[in-house]
Amino acid sequence: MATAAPSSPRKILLDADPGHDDAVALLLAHANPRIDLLAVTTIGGNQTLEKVTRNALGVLTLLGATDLPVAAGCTRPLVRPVRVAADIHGESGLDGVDLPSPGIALDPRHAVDLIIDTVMAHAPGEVTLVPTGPLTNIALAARKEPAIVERVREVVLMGGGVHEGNATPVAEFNILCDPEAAAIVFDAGWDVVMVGLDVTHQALATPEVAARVGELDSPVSRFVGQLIEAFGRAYRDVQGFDAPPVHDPCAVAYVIDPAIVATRRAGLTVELAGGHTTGMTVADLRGPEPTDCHTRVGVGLDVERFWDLVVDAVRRLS
Ligand code: PIR
Ligand code: CA
Repeated sequence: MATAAPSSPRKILLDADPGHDDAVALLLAHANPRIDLLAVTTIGGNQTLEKVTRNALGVLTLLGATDLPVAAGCTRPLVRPVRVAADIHGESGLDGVDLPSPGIALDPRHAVDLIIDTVMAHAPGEVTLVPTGPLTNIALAARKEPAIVERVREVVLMGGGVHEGNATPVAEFNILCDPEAAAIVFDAGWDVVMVGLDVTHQALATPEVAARVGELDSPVSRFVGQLIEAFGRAYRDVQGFDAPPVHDPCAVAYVIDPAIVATRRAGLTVELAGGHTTGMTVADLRGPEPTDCHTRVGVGLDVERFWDLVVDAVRRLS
């Protein structure tokens, strides 16, 4: 029986604000053989740009991902003032975990230029952008070099939600930080998959998950154990969760295997003028699923397969 040749790994650029769950996204992207992590860019979000950039370099050093360009991006949103999530991620942006001092140097380019250079250096349809923080860098890249909009394969972002908010009753943090940037990204015309809170609030790092990671007993598994512990404590104290939702690797998991995240085509807009609803993502789920729509929303997660991927990634680095 003929078997189809395995397709080559998906080339991605990860734009992140590490952040406990961003660190797990970096881990999954670096370790999974179905992903070719081309570059990492940072964006102020969970903490200031300076702090999240230091965290990104430290995490990549710990993971042994030392041969890819890392560039720092925007210090603030397009229009609105800086907002950080110190209540959840702490003063450092990665409180409660031990990080090595960075063993890699920052690329001299601005993140916006590294995004453009990476997309333009590859064939059309080759590079997928995976933003897991506020969308400022991605929006500016699309404005600075509109040719990337045609050229990227898709944008798979963690942010937003159809039925849930976390930073406000109806708005998710990444979108609320820079709603104007999110509006640019949703409207650009490229394919966008919004992996939002409806999906990521199912990715709970339960004690069973922590035990599976702990069994691997390696520097990387201890690091992930610390992450889950610290993130869990913050989520319990601040948001009343029994276990922390590990948001950002859900977007990477979708790129690895789209069957892990159930999606539906739907028009997507961002509320920019709301009295109480600024930053809300509005998904048009009325009527039959449209066929001509370039945006999709995540509506479900295969929880077991998701954690299998994360645990497998830790095992590969252990
Ligand atoms: C998580 C985040 C911000 C605030 C809270 N309360 C929790 C970060 C995560 O890194 C993720 O990318 C997204 N923003 C979830 O809202
Ligand atoms: Ca994040």
